[in-house]
Amino acid sequence: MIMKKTVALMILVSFISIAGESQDYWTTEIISIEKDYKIEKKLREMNLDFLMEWNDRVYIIVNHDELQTIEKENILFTLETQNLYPQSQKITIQSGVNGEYHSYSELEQELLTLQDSYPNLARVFDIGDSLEQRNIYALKISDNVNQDENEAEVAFLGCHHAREWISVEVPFLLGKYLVENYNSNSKIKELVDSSEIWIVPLVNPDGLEYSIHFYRYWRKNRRDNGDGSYGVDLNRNYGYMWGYDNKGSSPNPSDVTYRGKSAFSEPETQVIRDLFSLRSFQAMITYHNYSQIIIYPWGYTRLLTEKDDLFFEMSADMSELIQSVNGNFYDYGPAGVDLYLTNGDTTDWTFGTYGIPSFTIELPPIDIPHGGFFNSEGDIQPIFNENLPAMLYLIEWSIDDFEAQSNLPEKRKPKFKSKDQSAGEGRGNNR
Ligand code: 0X9
Ligand code: CA
Ligand code: CA
Ligand code: ZN
Repeated sequence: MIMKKTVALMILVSFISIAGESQDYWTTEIISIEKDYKIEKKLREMNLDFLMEWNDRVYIIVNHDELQTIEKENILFTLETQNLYPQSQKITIQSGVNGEYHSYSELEQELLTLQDSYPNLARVFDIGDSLEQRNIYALKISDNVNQDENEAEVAFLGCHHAREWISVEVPFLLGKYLVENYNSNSKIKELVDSSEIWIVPLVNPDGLEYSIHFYRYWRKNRRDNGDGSYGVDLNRNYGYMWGYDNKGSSPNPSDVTYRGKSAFSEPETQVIRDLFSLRSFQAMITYHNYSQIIIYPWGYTRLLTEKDDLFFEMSADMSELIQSVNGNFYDYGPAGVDLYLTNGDTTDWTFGTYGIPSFTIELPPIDIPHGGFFNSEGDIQPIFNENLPAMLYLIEWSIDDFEAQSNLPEKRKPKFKSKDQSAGEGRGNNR
């Protein structure tokens, strides 16, 4: 794992020198501090870019201004830049720069191949353009896929954050698995026949390309903010409680959690907004990494939603299903309580607007001894395998929910109220 990280860093260095676009690399440093809750909290409030934890130390990427602030605060740190950006420029990994992971065009190719091979089950939609005019693709999986049938709909999203490469693979592999097992597995056939599964594996194609070719740790999209800085954090740009405070997102364009000029200012989040307004989803999961956790709204506050019992139960079920595969435990709970506060994130918006169960799954690893933002190529399949039953669970839940709703007499159909902050103490932190 650590080997893999070194290799990726070497590649990063080699590409930066080839490309000559050194801006991000040369203006940042990596520092480490001893793990200390109070100092960490302070640094988190500065919206710094947390890289990983390793041997009781926390590693952070900082620019030179941030480094000065940290020095002024008398926080003890070690400069790690030299240790983590090695000198050699010669190493490559198997199939190109990004190995078995999918780049934008590799993904495009494979999606189109799936559509060609399974024309009645898989259809690729170009649902809109990124800032740099790449296509954002949705893969729809269903029987009679070319018809819009009256069936449950469910959404799986990946890669809002450029450096989270595994989050492309898991939703993509779901689509591939469903079509490839449709004829041989009656359970899969039943699910696919009764639902319309919409998969958007790559919400942030511009960011992913930048992460592959220039700067491995890139997180945001590639918006030119006009002040010399680049990127909006797409997972702070959604329109529910957008910009609620400056803790859960940043108003400062150079920060990694910059929320953008306004809600849905970015084409990538607009594309997701439009998809949700055209479809009628019963539930959704958006994939990120790392941490091994399943979290659900709210993110902008520590208050619980009125559907907390349901979300808790569903995430407990999914966690158990995941653990049954390889033994890996994914913690679960409300995002604002279990992880940290964010505003303008995807799931607050999908739940706040549509009232549907909305989960963020932070894929492995759990922390740095297991790789931080990196997973080795050999881990792609096991990580998909362990997540598959939870994905199937969500599809099945959506079908059941859809059928339950259709069977209700018209006037008794529940209407979602957006007044949903069931106050009270809640369950508290379950970690
Ligand atoms: O900060 C994020 O956007 C996500 N974590 S990541 O390390 N992948 O960047 C978590 C978002 C979870 N949502 C809330 N906490 N509301
Ligand atoms: Ca169908
Ligand atoms: Ca439909
Ligand atoms: Zn993320």
